[in-house]
Parts: sequence; structure tokens; C-alpha cells
Amino acid sequence: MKFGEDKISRRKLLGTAAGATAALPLLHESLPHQGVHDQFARAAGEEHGGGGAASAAHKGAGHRGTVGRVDPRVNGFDPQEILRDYDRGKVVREGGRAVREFELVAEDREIEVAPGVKFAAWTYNGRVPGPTLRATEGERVRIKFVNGSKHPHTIHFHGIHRDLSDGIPGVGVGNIEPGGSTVYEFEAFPFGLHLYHCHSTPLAEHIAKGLYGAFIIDPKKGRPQADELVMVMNGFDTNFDLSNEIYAVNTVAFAYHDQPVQVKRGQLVRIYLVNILEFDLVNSFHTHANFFDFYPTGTRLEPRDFTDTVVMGQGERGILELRFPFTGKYMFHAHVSEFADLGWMGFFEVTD
Ligand SMILES: [Cu+2]
Repeated sequence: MKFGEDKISRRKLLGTAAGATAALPLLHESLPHQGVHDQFARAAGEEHGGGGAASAAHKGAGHRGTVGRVDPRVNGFDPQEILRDYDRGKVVREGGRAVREFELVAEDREIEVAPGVKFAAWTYNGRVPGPTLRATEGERVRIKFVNGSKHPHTIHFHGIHRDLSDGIPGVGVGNIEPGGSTVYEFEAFPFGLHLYHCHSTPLAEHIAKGLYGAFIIDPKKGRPQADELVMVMNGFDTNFDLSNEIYAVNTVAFAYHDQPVQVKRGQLVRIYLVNILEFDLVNSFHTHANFFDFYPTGTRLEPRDFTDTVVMGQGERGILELRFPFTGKYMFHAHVSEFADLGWMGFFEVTD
């Protein structure tokens, strides 16, 4: 199957089908993964008491999430933990200033992105997304990179720095070959929410395989105390057709649908939101029954918007701040509805 044809056919079948159930026989052919098929079949059938195609098409297939669970112990990482897991490295003093040191290791690793759906990932430190690196404006940042993968890789950081530290092939140390290592070093500047990713070619493949992560540079004076969450919007091309079959936040489809993100009523919640999705031009984030302050790229301390939806291209990111005034379960999802159907959907569970 050619890339163009398949991409068009997947779009077409999803676009023209009245509901997910009607699309399932076709989806089944284009997705070789029985697991995915089963998930969506059950989702469409069970939501409406097994009412079948007619009732599902009429009401629209409900978001039922997945059946079964991805075992975080097998994956070696847990989307629940990724939410609040920050790698602050190790600070050493050199010549009177702070140098923050991190270590990243590239590693080939099979991960499960939905129950029964395996993906041959390339990872930083064994997880997708890689660790959320966190430094403070003005520090010197030093990243030791070891390439334990079978392919050449780099780490390219977003930020302001010299070309030699930019982590692209052909400049500075360029590609790091398998078994090789290097050190990237630069000033943490400007404060905000950034990202890092491999920049080896073909670039789309090196990103889509999982080599990326969030990179937070805190302002010197910090931000107000909050419950801070990291959400990296990503997707997975599980059948090598250069389009995604699975969409998610922090890798596992429907992870926060099946296990809602726990937050406290009235508490300030700060979300570091990064879009690294490959193959699709836009992604988005929408909260139900609530609005948030939005700080694009997090580089200013005043919000630009007060809204319930943000749209992002690849590499865009921003900080969301919100409080939940009521207890209960509140949905959040991509307002690219197809992505929501294919895994990018979850809930906040608000308690006192
Ligand atoms: Cu790479």
C-alpha cells in the first residue's frame, strides 16, 4: 500500500462513516492490530448496550477507552507518574555558578501504546516521552548523551545557544553513532516550556519513534505554587504507513480515561503542554466545563488567552493554568475529534 493512498483512505473512511461502528470493517483492514479493532468494536457496541451498528451510528460511538490495561511494569514507565515526574539533574558548582548536569541514554525498546498494540520505540532513558528535564533560567546546563541504540541519534534542544550545541547532523559533534557519547552544554535561556528531540535524518522517523521530551526552564523567581502536570501530546504509526493509528498524551492511548488525573478542587493546576505529534499538521487540547489561562511557550508571566481550547502545530507548547470549582469528572481531549476516538482523551477527577 502506498503512503498517499493509505493516508487518504484512512481519512476518507473515518470522515464518511456515520459512526465508528460503520467504519470498523474498513478500519480492521487498514489496521493490522486485532487489539485496536477489538477496543473500538467493544467501545462502539458496549456503550449502547450492544445496540449494534444502527444505534451506535445514530448516537455516535461513545468514548469507552480501552479494554484491558497497558502494564506500566512491562513498559518500564507509567503515564500516571510521567505527569508529575521531573528530572532536575544534579547541580555542581563551577567557578561560582551552578551547572546542572543531566544524563540521557538512547535505547531501542518495544513499548505497548494501547492494550495489545506493541511499538518498536526509540527512547531516551527507556521511556516515551523522555524525562522532563527541568532547570532554572541562567544556570548552565550540561547534558551527557550516550547512544545505546542501534541507530545514530542526536539531542536537539529548543532554546537560545551556539550552533555547536544545537544537536543536528553535520554541525558540532553532529550524529552520535551507536555506542558513542557526547556532552551538550548551554545556558538555560529563555525561561519557558521547551522541548528536546533527536534531529537525525530522516527527522520524521527519529521523532515519531519516540525520541523527544519536555524541557522546562523556570523563571528565576519561580511561578506560583501549583499542582504541576506534564502532558506531551504524541501519536504512533503502528503499521509503517507514515500516519498515526494511535494518539495519546504521554504515550498510552486512553491512559487518563481509564485512570483519571487526580486533582483537588480549588487548587491551582499548571499543565506543561507540548505537541510533538508527527504526520498530522495540528493537534489540540480542550477542557470540558472549564477554562484556562494560556501562556504560549511559557516565556511571559502574563497569560495571552483565557480559553478552553488551544491548537498547536508540531513543536508548539504552552503552559495552561486552571482551577476546578466543582468536584466530579471532567473530560479533556484533542478537539481534533478523530484523535480523541483513537486514544487522545482523558478525564480529570476532582475531589475535595
Ligand atoms: Cu534519532
